[in-house]
Amino acid sequence: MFDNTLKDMRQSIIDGAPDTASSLAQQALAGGIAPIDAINNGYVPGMHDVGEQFAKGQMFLPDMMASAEAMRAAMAVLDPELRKLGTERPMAGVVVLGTTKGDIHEIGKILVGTLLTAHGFQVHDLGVDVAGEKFAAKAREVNADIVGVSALLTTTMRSQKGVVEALEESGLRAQVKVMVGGAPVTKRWADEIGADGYAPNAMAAVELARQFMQQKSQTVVELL
Ligand code: HCB
Repeated sequence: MFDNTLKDMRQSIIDGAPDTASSLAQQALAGGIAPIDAINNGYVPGMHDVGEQFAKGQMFLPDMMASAEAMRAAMAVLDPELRKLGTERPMAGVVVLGTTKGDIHEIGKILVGTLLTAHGFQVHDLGVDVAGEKFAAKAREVNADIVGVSALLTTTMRSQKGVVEALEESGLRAQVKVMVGGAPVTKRWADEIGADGYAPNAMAAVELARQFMQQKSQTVVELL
Protein backbone atom coordinates (compact mmCIF):
# COMPACT_ATOMS: atom_id res chain seq x y z
CA MET A 1 0.00 0.00 0.00
CA PHE A 2 2.92 2.32 0.90
CA ASP A 3 4.54 1.52 -2.43
CA ASN A 4 1.40 2.51 -4.31
CA THR A 5 1.13 5.79 -2.41
CA LEU A 6 4.78 6.58 -3.17
CA LYS A 7 4.16 5.77 -6.84
CA ASP A 8 1.12 8.07 -6.88
CA MET A 9 3.17 10.84 -5.25
CA ARG A 10 5.80 10.51 -7.95
CA GLN A 11 3.09 10.61 -10.64
CA SER A 12 1.44 13.70 -9.09
CA ILE A 13 4.72 15.58 -9.60
CA ILE A 14 5.10 14.35 -13.18
CA ASP A 15 1.48 15.36 -13.86
CA GLY A 16 2.02 18.75 -12.20
CA ALA A 17 -1.07 18.16 -10.04
CA PRO A 18 -0.89 20.21 -6.81
CA ASP A 19 -4.26 19.07 -5.44
CA THR A 20 -3.37 15.40 -5.82
CA ALA A 21 0.13 15.98 -4.41
CA SER A 22 -1.36 17.76 -1.41
CA SER A 23 -4.05 15.19 -0.67
CA LEU A 24 -1.52 12.33 -1.00
CA ALA A 25 0.68 14.12 1.54
CA GLN A 26 -2.29 14.35 3.91
CA GLN A 27 -3.05 10.66 3.37
CA ALA A 28 0.60 9.81 4.04
CA LEU A 29 0.55 11.61 7.38
CA ALA A 30 -2.74 9.95 8.34
CA GLY A 31 -1.40 6.55 7.24
CA GLY A 32 1.86 6.77 9.16
CA ILE A 33 4.30 7.37 6.28
CA ALA A 34 7.15 9.49 7.66
CA PRO A 35 7.21 12.92 5.95
CA ILE A 36 10.86 12.47 4.99
CA ASP A 37 10.10 9.10 3.31
CA ALA A 38 7.26 10.69 1.37
CA ILE A 39 9.61 13.43 0.17
CA ASN A 40 12.66 11.27 -0.60
CA ASN A 41 10.89 8.21 -2.01
CA GLY A 42 7.72 9.75 -3.45
CA TYR A 43 7.98 13.35 -4.56
CA VAL A 44 11.71 13.85 -5.24
CA PRO A 45 11.94 10.91 -7.69
CA GLY A 46 9.07 12.61 -9.55
CA MET A 47 11.19 15.77 -9.81
CA HIS A 48 14.08 13.73 -11.20
CA ASP A 49 11.80 12.20 -13.84
CA VAL A 50 10.62 15.67 -14.82
CA GLY A 51 14.23 16.87 -15.13
CA GLU A 52 15.09 13.93 -17.36
CA GLN A 53 12.06 14.43 -19.58
CA PHE A 54 12.85 18.13 -19.85
CA ALA A 55 16.43 17.33 -20.88
CA LYS A 56 15.11 14.98 -23.59
CA GLY A 57 12.70 17.61 -24.90
CA GLN A 58 9.68 15.56 -23.80
CA MET A 59 8.60 18.20 -21.27
CA PHE A 60 8.74 21.97 -21.48
CA LEU A 61 9.16 24.90 -19.10
CA PRO A 62 5.44 25.23 -18.23
CA ASP A 63 5.40 21.50 -17.34
CA MET A 64 8.43 21.97 -15.09
CA MET A 65 6.70 24.94 -13.44
CA ALA A 66 3.55 22.90 -12.83
CA SER A 67 5.67 20.14 -11.28
CA ALA A 68 7.36 22.67 -9.01
CA GLU A 69 3.89 23.88 -7.98
CA ALA A 70 2.86 20.31 -7.13
CA MET A 71 6.04 19.84 -5.09
CA ARG A 72 5.32 23.06 -3.19
CA ALA A 73 1.76 21.88 -2.45
CA ALA A 74 3.09 18.64 -0.97
CA MET A 75 5.75 20.50 1.02
CA ALA A 76 3.10 22.85 2.44
CA VAL A 77 1.51 19.82 4.11
CA LEU A 78 4.71 18.02 5.15
CA ASP A 79 6.89 20.98 6.15
CA PRO A 80 5.08 21.82 9.44
CA GLU A 81 5.33 18.18 10.52
CA LEU A 82 9.07 18.13 9.85
CA ARG A 83 9.59 21.44 11.63
CA LYS A 84 7.79 20.29 14.78
CA LEU A 85 10.73 18.02 15.59
CA GLY A 86 13.11 20.99 15.78
CA THR A 87 11.30 22.82 18.57
CA GLU A 88 12.11 20.03 21.01
CA ARG A 89 15.87 20.19 20.50
CA PRO A 90 18.62 22.46 21.80
CA MET A 91 19.96 24.94 19.22
CA ALA A 92 22.50 23.04 17.14
CA GLY A 93 24.09 25.92 15.20
CA VAL A 94 23.34 28.94 13.01
CA VAL A 95 23.04 28.47 9.24
CA VAL A 96 22.69 31.02 6.46
CA LEU A 97 21.17 29.41 3.39
CA GLY A 98 20.49 30.60 -0.14
CA THR A 99 20.46 29.83 -3.86
CA THR A 100 23.31 31.42 -5.70
CA LYS A 101 23.24 34.44 -8.00
CA GLY A 102 21.36 34.02 -11.28
CA ASP A 103 19.55 30.91 -10.07
CA ILE A 104 15.89 30.74 -9.02
CA HIS A 105 15.64 27.05 -8.10
CA GLU A 106 14.53 26.87 -4.49
CA ILE A 107 12.83 23.55 -3.74
CA GLY A 108 15.97 21.65 -2.71
CA LYS A 109 17.24 24.58 -0.65
CA ILE A 110 13.90 24.89 1.15
CA LEU A 111 14.04 21.18 1.92
CA VAL A 112 17.57 21.53 3.30
CA GLY A 113 16.38 24.45 5.46
CA THR A 114 13.39 22.49 6.74
CA LEU A 115 15.47 19.48 7.74
CA LEU A 116 18.16 21.61 9.36
CA THR A 117 15.42 23.38 11.35
CA ALA A 118 13.91 20.01 12.25
CA HIS A 119 17.29 19.00 13.67
CA GLY A 120 17.65 22.07 15.83
CA PHE A 121 19.60 24.46 13.58
CA GLN A 122 18.58 28.11 13.40
CA VAL A 123 18.20 28.76 9.67
CA HIS A 124 18.27 32.15 7.93
CA ASP A 125 17.05 31.58 4.36
CA LEU A 126 18.06 34.40 2.01
CA GLY A 127 15.95 33.04 -0.85
CA VAL A 128 17.09 32.77 -4.46
CA ASP A 129 19.44 34.73 -6.76
CA VAL A 130 21.70 35.71 -3.86
CA ALA A 131 25.10 37.35 -4.43
CA GLY A 132 28.17 36.31 -2.44
CA GLU A 133 28.35 39.64 -0.62
CA LYS A 134 24.81 39.16 0.67
CA PHE A 135 25.71 35.74 2.09
CA ALA A 136 28.73 37.29 3.81
CA ALA A 137 26.75 40.24 5.23
CA LYS A 138 24.08 37.95 6.67
CA ALA A 139 26.71 35.58 8.06
CA ARG A 140 28.26 38.51 9.92
CA GLU A 141 24.88 39.83 11.13
CA VAL A 142 23.72 36.54 12.63
CA ASN A 143 27.17 35.23 13.61
CA ALA A 144 26.70 32.18 11.39
CA ASP A 145 28.48 28.88 11.93
CA ILE A 146 27.64 27.56 8.46
CA VAL A 147 26.75 28.99 5.07
CA GLY A 148 24.83 26.65 2.73
CA VAL A 149 24.82 27.49 -0.96
CA SER A 150 22.55 25.85 -3.49
CA ALA A 151 23.00 25.88 -7.29
CA LEU A 152 21.00 23.92 -9.86
CA LEU A 153 22.53 25.18 -13.09
CA THR A 154 25.98 24.43 -14.44
CA THR A 155 26.27 28.15 -15.16
CA THR A 156 25.36 29.31 -11.64
CA MET A 157 27.38 26.74 -9.71
CA ARG A 158 30.40 28.92 -10.51
CA SER A 159 28.91 31.61 -8.28
CA GLN A 160 29.30 29.24 -5.33
CA LYS A 161 32.99 30.08 -5.55
CA GLY A 162 31.97 33.75 -5.29
CA VAL A 163 30.41 33.02 -1.91
CA VAL A 164 33.64 31.45 -0.62
CA GLU A 165 35.54 34.48 -1.90
CA ALA A 166 33.10 36.97 -0.36
CA LEU A 167 33.53 35.26 3.02
CA GLU A 168 37.31 35.45 2.61
CA GLU A 169 37.17 39.13 1.67
CA SER A 170 35.02 39.98 4.67
CA GLY A 171 37.43 38.17 7.03
CA LEU A 172 34.82 35.57 8.05
CA ARG A 173 36.14 32.51 6.29
CA ALA A 174 38.02 31.09 9.30
CA GLN A 175 34.88 30.96 11.44
CA VAL A 176 32.26 29.99 8.85
CA LYS A 177 32.04 26.55 7.24
CA VAL A 178 30.74 26.45 3.66
CA MET A 179 28.50 23.63 2.46
CA VAL A 180 27.49 23.41 -1.20
CA GLY A 181 24.80 21.38 -2.95
CA GLY A 182 22.43 21.20 -5.90
CA ALA A 183 21.94 18.74 -8.76
CA PRO A 184 25.13 19.51 -10.78
CA VAL A 185 27.38 19.93 -7.72
CA THR A 186 29.87 17.25 -6.65
CA LYS A 187 32.40 16.67 -3.87
CA ARG A 188 35.12 17.35 -6.41
CA TRP A 189 33.58 20.74 -7.22
CA ALA A 190 33.35 21.56 -3.53
CA ASP A 191 37.07 20.81 -3.14
CA GLU A 192 37.93 22.79 -6.25
CA ILE A 193 36.25 25.98 -5.03
CA GLY A 194 37.54 25.68 -1.47
CA ALA A 195 34.20 24.85 0.18
CA ASP A 196 34.32 22.73 3.33
CA GLY A 197 31.87 20.11 2.16
CA TYR A 198 29.23 18.87 -0.25
CA ALA A 199 25.88 17.29 0.54
CA PRO A 200 23.95 15.32 -2.12
CA ASN A 201 20.62 15.62 -0.28
CA ALA A 202 18.93 17.30 2.66
CA MET A 203 19.62 14.55 5.19
CA ALA A 204 23.28 14.49 4.18
CA ALA A 205 23.29 18.27 4.66
CA VAL A 206 22.13 17.78 8.26
CA GLU A 207 24.87 15.19 8.86
CA LEU A 208 27.50 17.48 7.35
CA ALA A 209 26.29 20.44 9.41
CA ARG A 210 26.56 18.30 12.55
CA GLN A 211 30.11 17.30 11.61
CA PHE A 212 31.00 20.95 11.09
CA MET A 213 29.66 21.83 14.53
CA GLN A 214 31.67 19.00 16.10
CA GLN A 215 34.83 20.21 14.36
CA LYS A 216 34.13 23.74 15.55
CA SER A 217 33.66 22.71 19.17
CA GLN A 218 36.87 20.62 19.03
CA THR A 219 38.78 23.65 17.74
CA VAL A 220 37.45 25.73 20.63
CA VAL A 221 38.50 23.06 23.15
CA GLU A 222 41.98 22.90 21.60
CA LEU A 223 42.29 26.69 21.81
CA LEU A 224 41.38 26.77 25.51
CO1 HCB B 1 15.05 23.98 -13.88
N1 HCB B 1 16.56 23.02 -14.62
N2 HCB B 1 15.41 25.49 -15.10
N3 HCB B 1 13.44 24.74 -13.15
N4 HCB B 1 14.72 22.34 -13.06
C1 HCB B 1 16.93 21.76 -13.97
C2 HCB B 1 17.83 22.06 -12.79
C3 HCB B 1 17.67 20.98 -15.13
C4 HCB B 1 18.73 19.98 -14.62
C5 HCB B 1 16.66 20.25 -16.06
C6 HCB B 1 17.35 19.50 -17.18
O1 HCB B 1 17.73 20.09 -18.17
N5 HCB B 1 17.55 18.21 -17.04
C7 HCB B 1 18.26 22.17 -15.97
C8 HCB B 1 19.69 22.60 -15.63
C9 HCB B 1 20.67 22.11 -16.64
C10 HCB B 1 22.05 22.51 -16.34
O2 HCB B 1 22.39 23.60 -16.01
N6 HCB B 1 22.92 21.55 -16.52
C11 HCB B 1 17.24 23.26 -15.71
C12 HCB B 1 17.08 24.40 -16.53
C13 HCB B 1 17.87 24.40 -17.83
C14 HCB B 1 16.24 25.48 -16.20
C15 HCB B 1 16.04 26.81 -16.98
C16 HCB B 1 17.32 27.44 -17.55
C17 HCB B 1 14.99 26.49 -18.06
C18 HCB B 1 14.71 27.65 -19.01
O3 HCB B 1 14.33 28.72 -18.61
N7 HCB B 1 14.91 27.36 -20.27
C19 HCB B 1 15.39 27.71 -15.89
C20 HCB B 1 16.47 28.45 -15.07
C21 HCB B 1 15.94 29.62 -14.35
C22 HCB B 1 17.02 30.20 -13.43
O4 HCB B 1 17.30 29.64 -12.37
N8 HCB B 1 17.63 31.31 -13.79
C23 HCB B 1 14.75 26.68 -15.03
C24 HCB B 1 13.59 26.92 -14.26
C25 HCB B 1 12.96 25.99 -13.46
C26 HCB B 1 11.60 26.24 -12.79
C27 HCB B 1 11.38 27.67 -12.36
C28 HCB B 1 10.52 25.84 -13.77
C29 HCB B 1 11.62 25.14 -11.66
C30 HCB B 1 12.14 25.66 -10.31
C31 HCB B 1 11.00 26.08 -9.40
C32 HCB B 1 11.45 26.41 -8.01
O5 HCB B 1 12.45 25.92 -7.48
N9 HCB B 1 10.64 27.26 -7.41
C33 HCB B 1 12.64 24.15 -12.20
C34 HCB B 1 12.74 22.80 -11.76
C35 HCB B 1 11.67 22.33 -10.82
C36 HCB B 1 13.78 21.94 -12.19
C37 HCB B 1 13.98 20.44 -11.87
C38 HCB B 1 12.97 19.63 -12.70
C39 HCB B 1 13.82 20.01 -10.44
C40 HCB B 1 14.68 20.77 -9.41
C41 HCB B 1 14.23 20.35 -8.04
O6 HCB B 1 13.44 21.03 -7.41
N10 HCB B 1 14.68 19.12 -7.60
C42 HCB B 1 15.47 20.24 -12.34
C43 HCB B 1 15.85 18.80 -12.69
C44 HCB B 1 16.75 18.15 -11.67
O7 HCB B 1 17.26 18.75 -10.76
N11 HCB B 1 17.00 16.88 -11.85
C45 HCB B 1 15.56 21.22 -13.50
C46 HCB B 1 14.23 18.52 -6.35
C47 HCB B 1 15.12 18.96 -5.19
C48 HCB B 1 14.62 18.31 -3.91
O8 HCB B 1 16.45 18.51 -5.46
O9 HCB B 1 18.81 18.82 -6.25
O10 HCB B 1 17.29 20.85 -5.90
P1 HCB B 1 17.72 19.51 -5.50
O11 HCB B 1 18.15 19.62 -3.97
C49 HCB B 1 18.63 18.55 -3.17
C50 HCB B 1 20.15 18.33 -3.24
O12 HCB B 1 20.75 18.81 -4.41
C51 HCB B 1 20.68 18.98 -1.96
O13 HCB B 1 19.61 18.74 -1.05
C52 HCB B 1 18.37 18.96 -1.74
C53 HCB B 1 17.28 18.19 -1.05
O14 HCB B 1 17.47 16.80 -1.04
N12 HCB B 1 20.98 20.41 -1.94
C54 HCB B 1 21.87 20.97 -1.04
C55 HCB B 1 20.49 21.41 -2.68
N13 HCB B 1 20.99 22.58 -2.31
C56 HCB B 1 21.84 22.37 -1.30
C57 HCB B 1 22.62 23.25 -0.56
C58 HCB B 1 23.44 22.73 0.43
O15 HCB B 1 24.22 23.55 1.15
C59 HCB B 1 23.46 21.35 0.68
C60 HCB B 1 22.68 20.47 -0.05
